Amino acid sequence: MSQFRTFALVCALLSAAISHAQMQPPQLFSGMEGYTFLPDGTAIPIWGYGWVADGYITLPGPLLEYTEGESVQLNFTNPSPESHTIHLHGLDVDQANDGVPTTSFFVVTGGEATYEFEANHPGTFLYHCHVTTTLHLTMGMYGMILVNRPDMTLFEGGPGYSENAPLLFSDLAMETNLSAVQSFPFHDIRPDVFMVNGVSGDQLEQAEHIIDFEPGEPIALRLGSMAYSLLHLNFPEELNAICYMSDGRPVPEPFAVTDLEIFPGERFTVMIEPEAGWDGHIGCEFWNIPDQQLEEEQFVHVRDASLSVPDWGVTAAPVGFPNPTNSEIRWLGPASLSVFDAAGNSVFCGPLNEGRLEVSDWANGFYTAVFPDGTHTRFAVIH
Ligand SMILES: [Cu+2]
Repeated sequence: MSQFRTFALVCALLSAAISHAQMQPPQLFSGMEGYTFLPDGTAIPIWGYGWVADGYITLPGPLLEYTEGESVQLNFTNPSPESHTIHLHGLDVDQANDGVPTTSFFVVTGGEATYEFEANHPGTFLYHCHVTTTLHLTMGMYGMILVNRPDMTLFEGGPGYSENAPLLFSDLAMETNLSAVQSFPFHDIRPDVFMVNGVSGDQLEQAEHIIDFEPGEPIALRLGSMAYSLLHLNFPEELNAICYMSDGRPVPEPFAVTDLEIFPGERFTVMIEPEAGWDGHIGCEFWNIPDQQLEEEQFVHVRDASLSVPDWGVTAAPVGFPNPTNSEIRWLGPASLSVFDAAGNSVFCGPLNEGRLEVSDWANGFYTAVFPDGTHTRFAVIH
């Protein structure tokens, strides 16, 4: 299932023990020392949000899900060297809680805040930092918010769905991320990396980014754009795509959709109910707005679940350290393992040398370590 699981890494926070359990109440933090990896292994610096309990930031930030009618308290702490905020994009919040620094407040280095609002409207929303916005956005400080109804209908009197599939479109300009020193006007940002849920190209073919459907069970595509580009989506007819919501509200008349434009900051909710046995892609074209030029197309894989290959599906694995690493990674416990690269190719299989695996000549990127008991974990190599 496509989800926000692209790991970006905060160096030094990860050692022998990582708890993926979330503390109560969960708290977001902002970090400025993360990385994301391009399909070719290139490491790109990012800033972003993550759960305090996880200890690392992700691109995009964590998916925030609330229930209609909930009184939300979004706790935020900022240990990073610059001020940040959380702007609740599209939600009807009061001025004090909307995260625009000039009309509410900054969260300075070492500061904490709680954003409060009533989740009165079900729908698809976004959040992002509103400090020096063009720079902090292209660095990765954004995520998606869903307000769900407990009965799994899109809105009161609306259609039911079996699951959400969030698709957050974004882009970044490599030059800016590699040297994040100044902000540019919106129209001067020239993105050259184009992402769906923080990944691109072959990375979208990893199992976690594929939308597996059960015939007869509609899926709610939660579409939101944090890109500087104009998105032009192409839905094959076999998906039976119908647009029900725009910008967090029902559209007056739902309409069948085969192509859809999404401007920066816009959100749509599109229901798909693909034909049994279908296996194909949603085309996601990224157009440069000032030049009106097609930059790149990404493809989101949608497939009948019966065609999917079994997932390893187990996560209680030993944690390796250091992670990320540039020389060796060490596990306490397992005597042997198999390692696969991000494309699923086997790159190692055999015994560990006193718990150690030498990776100094491995390419940059994420790797999956699978242990004899079937558990698996991920680690990153970065030089
Ligand atoms: Cu920021």
